[in-house]
Amino acid sequence: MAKAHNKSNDLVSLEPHKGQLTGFWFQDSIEFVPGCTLNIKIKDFLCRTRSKFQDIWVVETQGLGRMLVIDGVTMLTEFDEFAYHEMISHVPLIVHPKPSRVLVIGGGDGGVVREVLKHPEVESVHLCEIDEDVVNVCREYLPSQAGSLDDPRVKIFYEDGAKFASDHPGSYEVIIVDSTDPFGPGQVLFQRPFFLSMKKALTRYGIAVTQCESIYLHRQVIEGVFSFAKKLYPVTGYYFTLVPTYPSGLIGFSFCSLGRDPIKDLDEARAKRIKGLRYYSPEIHRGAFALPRFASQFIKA
Ligand code: SPD
Repeated sequence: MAKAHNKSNDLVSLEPHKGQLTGFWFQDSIEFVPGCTLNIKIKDFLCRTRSKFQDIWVVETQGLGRMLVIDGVTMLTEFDEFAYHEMISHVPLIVHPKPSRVLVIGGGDGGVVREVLKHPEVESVHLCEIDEDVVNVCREYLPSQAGSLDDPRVKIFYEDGAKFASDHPGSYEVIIVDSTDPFGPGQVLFQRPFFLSMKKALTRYGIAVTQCESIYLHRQVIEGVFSFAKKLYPVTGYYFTLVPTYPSGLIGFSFCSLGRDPIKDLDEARAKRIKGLRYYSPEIHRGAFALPRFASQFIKA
């Protein structure tokens, strides 16, 4: 189990605690400051199952639509998932000149795939999800996300994402890593060997974007990722999006590119043509890379 404590003020432990259900209130198991967490009122349990890898729940909340919870941690709510899925997907896809083959690692709920398919340049999407039960549960209970998985351009692989990337050199224009947090099956996706495999799996102007936690809570995780990412990739950056139902209300991404610059190479005309957006715009894209002073001190991308 990985622990990520902020040395200066001991902000956060990434190990989920147990007992986060109090009556019909769900409490995210990431306690972001001791004694500080987010509670969400639940109307109904739609699904509670234990897969080979993890606990998977889908609940109907009182005010946020349906919510997917894995091992006690909020993965998405229908209320604000668009802010996460649009930003993890459209930023790399709009910077790459021709993203025809896309690999999504994790993301078995289908939210990222739904966004990727909004790009007419995309010819195929490979989704590599380690846990088949996540896909099955989401197909049944979260059609707003998993409906995308029936698109003929999508092929699903139930495999370990790190191994999949190392088995497919030179295969993808864009790789998007929609992982859980760095414990359990998601832990390897925050480590150097995986970032090296991703680099090899990319084609010439390839871009990889990975879920990279919160600037308020996970300084050590972010510093760890950038300590090797910036040595492996010629261009790196960190950007974030606002997701009120994640601990601290935001979450960020690592941007790792073999050459394309996330700001200079933004194709504004193409960005304006994407249909059905609620968060992403060229202005938000640029602004998302502007970091608060405290974060730019430790993120030397
Ligand atoms: N702290 C939770 C981070 C979860 C990121 N992945 C969410 C999956 C949504 N598709």
